[in-house]
Amino acid sequence: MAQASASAAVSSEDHRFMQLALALGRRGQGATWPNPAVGAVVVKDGVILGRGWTQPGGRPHAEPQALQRAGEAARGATLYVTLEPCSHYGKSPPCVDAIIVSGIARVVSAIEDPNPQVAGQGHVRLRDAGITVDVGLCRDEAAQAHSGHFLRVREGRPHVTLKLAVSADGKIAAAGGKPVRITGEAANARVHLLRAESDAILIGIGTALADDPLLTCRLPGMEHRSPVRVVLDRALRLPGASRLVHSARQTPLWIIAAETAEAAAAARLGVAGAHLFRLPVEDRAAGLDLNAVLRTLSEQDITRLLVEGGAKVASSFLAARLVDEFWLLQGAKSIGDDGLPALEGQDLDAVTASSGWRIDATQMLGDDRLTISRRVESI
Ligand code: AOF
Ligand code: ZN
Repeated sequence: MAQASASAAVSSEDHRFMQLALALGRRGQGATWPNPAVGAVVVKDGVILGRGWTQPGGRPHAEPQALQRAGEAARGATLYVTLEPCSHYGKSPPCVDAIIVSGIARVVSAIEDPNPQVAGQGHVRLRDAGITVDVGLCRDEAAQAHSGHFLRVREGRPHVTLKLAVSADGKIAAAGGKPVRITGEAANARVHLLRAESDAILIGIGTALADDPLLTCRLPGMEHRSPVRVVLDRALRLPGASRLVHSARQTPLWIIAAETAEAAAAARLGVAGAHLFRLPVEDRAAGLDLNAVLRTLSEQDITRLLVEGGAKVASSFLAARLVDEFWLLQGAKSIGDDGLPALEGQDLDAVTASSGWRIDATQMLGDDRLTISRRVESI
């Protein structure tokens, strides 16, 4: 489908280099927000002259990185890029200017940038300068890679990935919510990589109290890639002695509370280094409005959000149809009938088996099975 919408002028070699650009772009995922993680490759006569990807914090952009490495050799070459090159003066000068000056003869671009400051103008300016431009190669993969950016621009919310680790019998904890080790080393490492690929990670106060988690990425050498930690804590119950609050000065901790939450608790958490957001709630007992939560995170430049539980938060996000991607890790051991079900008021199998979802990948990680599903509407 992606190839069909691209110009007839693209070849299998083009496809190979676009796949490389997509792989390079993925390196930046979780580190480039508010910008998308773009990849770029400069190629002449089948030889790679330069590779680039969006740098941490979103600058420099991918294309100038690849062009700089190619240097003078870029003259007459082809540039593969996973997103339309920018045409506006933002925090970086326009990439199209750098491309035109470099002497690139052809640009193969995966997809238009919906940012209203670009929105097709990048491709137009390249064509106006006499450069051949082919748009649409690997469009679906690029749309998925840049989904956080697209949703932020179009809907004012981040891309949401829900991760659940369940026992063979679909439970997430023992009786009374007591934490149990469900997955093994390989699955845990993959989850830490997923954390690194996310801008922010979110849990509910129930999980924060039950597990006292840290929510950082602890893969060796990738500790600096920890996401912003977000806790939904309507009544500000998060204890000052929790590991989350203790580490708030090393790794950002954002707490989203009701505006009615106690001022003294807010002051205490603020002094400890947490950043507070207060949202209106209908009444004191009502939960936080998840649409408002996502809007708040989007306004803070978050493009890729990982939701790590527990049962209440996972169920609420699913019920509100706010999950784009669902990572289900299923362990080999059972917990038993008195264990805590993964979802409240919903059947786990029914969720992903429903027509609204498409299974994208399954993989064994040690003894644990990972199933990645996508919401069809989000694709
Ligand atoms: C590109 N290449 O690698 C990325 C792009 O404020 P600025 O100047 O950094 O521009 C941000 C916008 O640029 C961002 O919203 C998105 O539209 C685009 N990102 N464009 O040509 C890149 N990351
Ligand atoms: Zn740019």
